[in-house]
Amino acid sequence: MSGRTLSHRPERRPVKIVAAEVIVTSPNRNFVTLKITTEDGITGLGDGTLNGRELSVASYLTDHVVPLLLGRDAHRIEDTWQYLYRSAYWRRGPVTMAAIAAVDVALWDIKAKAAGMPLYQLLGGASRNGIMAYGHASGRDLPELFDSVRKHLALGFRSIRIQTSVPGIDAVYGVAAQTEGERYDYEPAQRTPLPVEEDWDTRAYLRHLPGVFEAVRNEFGPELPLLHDGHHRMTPIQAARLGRDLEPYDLFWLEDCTPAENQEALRLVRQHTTTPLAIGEVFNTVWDYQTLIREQLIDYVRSAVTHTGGITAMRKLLDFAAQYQIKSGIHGPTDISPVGMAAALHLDLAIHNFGIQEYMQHGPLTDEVFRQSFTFADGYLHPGEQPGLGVELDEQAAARFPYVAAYLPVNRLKDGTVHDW
Ligand code: EZ4
Ligand code: CO
Repeated sequence: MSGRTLSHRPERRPVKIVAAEVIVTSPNRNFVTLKITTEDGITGLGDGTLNGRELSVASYLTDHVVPLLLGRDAHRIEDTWQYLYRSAYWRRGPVTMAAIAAVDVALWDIKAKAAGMPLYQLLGGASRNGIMAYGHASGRDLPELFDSVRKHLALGFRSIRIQTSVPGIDAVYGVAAQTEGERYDYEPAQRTPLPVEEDWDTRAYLRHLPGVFEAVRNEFGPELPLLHDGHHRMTPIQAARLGRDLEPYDLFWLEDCTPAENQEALRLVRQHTTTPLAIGEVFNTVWDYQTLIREQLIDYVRSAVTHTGGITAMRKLLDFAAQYQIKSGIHGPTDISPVGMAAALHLDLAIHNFGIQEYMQHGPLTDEVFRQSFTFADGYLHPGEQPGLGVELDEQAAARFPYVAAYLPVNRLKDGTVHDW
């Protein structure tokens, strides 16, 4: 038998990082991108976009992270992650973890390009043929909502999030048509000098929503997976009631039913309803899920790769969740850049406990700045076969769209009290 004999190989020579640049651009909305270059001339991209707080991440990267990267071995991803996480002493938080994510994803992009493989191959290869995606339908009334669902079905979506206006409330989260200007999709951050103020009434919402889902089920039948986002607005007992009231309409998930800080709140919700629960888009480490996962209080992990320290940290979080039959539902609104979306898609394809991927299509200007190789057909996404993430940044195009300040809205009850948005 011929075959190869093991021979001593000299240790691989380190490949130094020679440049790291932070690029802030605002084609349809603001994005923060980190571009890392190695001495071999390989470049990697990472997303550090934090909606409404973009410049904080840009400053954290430029002032405190880039100087630490120069001269490091680009291939030591785990070591660099631990170095950035632990060396700051001040751990966690959305700004820090978005900055670490940008570095981590850029280094995975470099490693996969150096290997000549799409990133999902380095993560263990494909566990499925395509990535089921859900789109965002919304409307101020039922006819507008039904039109939006039909539009998404025509685009190829096979799973759909339902958000609706509520009688008596002027502006509700997730309803695209109520915002001014071009509707490429729902983008809640507005380019105004102060945050826009929306209004809220939980009792009116709880009365209205089950009827909307009944109407949608009657119109579109029992099979279509339907999702809904409560956007942190309910108390535990209100969320428990909504989950129970929605049971006849067989939701794929009810998302962010209560504010995210209190993990114990989900215990109460869970005792009262079998509606599947998803949470975590505002979380930034595995510690935010410790009770939720160990006690099986949720069904889907909603973290974004971009806000949770990148591929390295998300992989560990999702492996932890897998031990409890909890699946992924990676955050994918338009405030995740095409770079962050590509990172999510490679992970989605590779992990075993994939659930669903949120997918809001970016605007045409964004697609000019970020050249992408993913595909979307028959409801399924695929990251493509380009080495690395499969995304290239056109820096000249990016420079045409400088940063524009934008804020997420603030929410108030009828009496003026600030409420969770
Ligand atoms: O409001 O990412 O499930 N998706 C969401 C998003 C969030 C935005 C905030 O920047 O809740 O639309
Ligand atoms: Co959400």
